[in-house]
Amino acid sequence: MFHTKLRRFCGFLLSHCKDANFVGWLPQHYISSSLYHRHSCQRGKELARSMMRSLSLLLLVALIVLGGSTEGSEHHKQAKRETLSRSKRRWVLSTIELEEEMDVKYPYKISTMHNLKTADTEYEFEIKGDGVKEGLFSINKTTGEVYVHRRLDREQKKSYHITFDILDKITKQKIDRDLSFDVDVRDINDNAPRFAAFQKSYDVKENTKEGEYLPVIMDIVDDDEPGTINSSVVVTVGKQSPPEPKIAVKSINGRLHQLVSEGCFDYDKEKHFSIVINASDRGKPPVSRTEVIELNIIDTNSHPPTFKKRQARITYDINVYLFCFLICKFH
Ligand SMILES: [Ca+2]
Ligand SMILES: [Ca+2]
Ligand SMILES: [Ca+2]
Repeated sequence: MFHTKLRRFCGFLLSHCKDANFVGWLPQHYISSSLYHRHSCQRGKELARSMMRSLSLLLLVALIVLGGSTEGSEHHKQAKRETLSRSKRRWVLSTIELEEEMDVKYPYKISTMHNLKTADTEYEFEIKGDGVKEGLFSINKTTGEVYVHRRLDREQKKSYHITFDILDKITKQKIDRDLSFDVDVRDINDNAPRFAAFQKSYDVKENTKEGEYLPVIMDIVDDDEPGTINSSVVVTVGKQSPPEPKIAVKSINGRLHQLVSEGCFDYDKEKHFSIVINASDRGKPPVSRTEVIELNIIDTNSHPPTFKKRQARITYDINVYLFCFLICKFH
């Protein structure tokens, strides 16, 4: 409305500035040519010129204001839109983040619900959804304060979706549309890596070569949040008995690990090995678990055959005989 009026005003000024008889603008009216003739005197002309200059200046200012006002209007509209969307969002708390296993006094207040539509109305709050029936979450009907009643465990459930309503206290009718919020459970490093499908004892052939994988594959998992330091696992040999040959662990992927020999076994020397495996995550602080694996060395034909002297002699003699026979035959 303001802009329309201002545009009309500027158009009016421009049209009259082109009129040679137009002499100026006064707050309540403009002086037309007839009025000018009625007061035709030199002083009047000077006054008219002065007012014309003022009018030009006024026109310039008006145009600048119009331009600025249009731009400002866009900002205003945008700000208004943002304010509206912000005020809408205010009633929809998208996510409340809670750390798992919080060592606090329960029930613990996690948020407070509000709604503008409760003005001049007797109202009460109500929540429904994950964990509400189980008594994990509750709301103070009057104040809108939301409470959690027990420790949360991310490894059991990592997110809760809860809807809340504002009801007319007397009619129990909803005052506003359904609103909701999520409770996301933030991970802490409260799980040590664990050995899944773990076998305590393995047979290992004596002739396993140096650097060769042993038939010992370990599936090690960490139940904390995947892709974080809390679930990233490092597996090492903590201790072994006897100490030689050295046994190491190689990671096949993030989860499967396999033992590898860094030397050769000798059944005649050691028939049994005890390997302490240490699996630690990279959390701060890290937590770890150890398991002991038993290796039973299986005797194999690991020594090259030895011949008695007599046997060697006989073999040699036969070979010589055959050689001489073939030479004589072909000559
Ligand atoms: Ca947990
Ligand atoms: Ca955890
Ligand atoms: Ca962990």
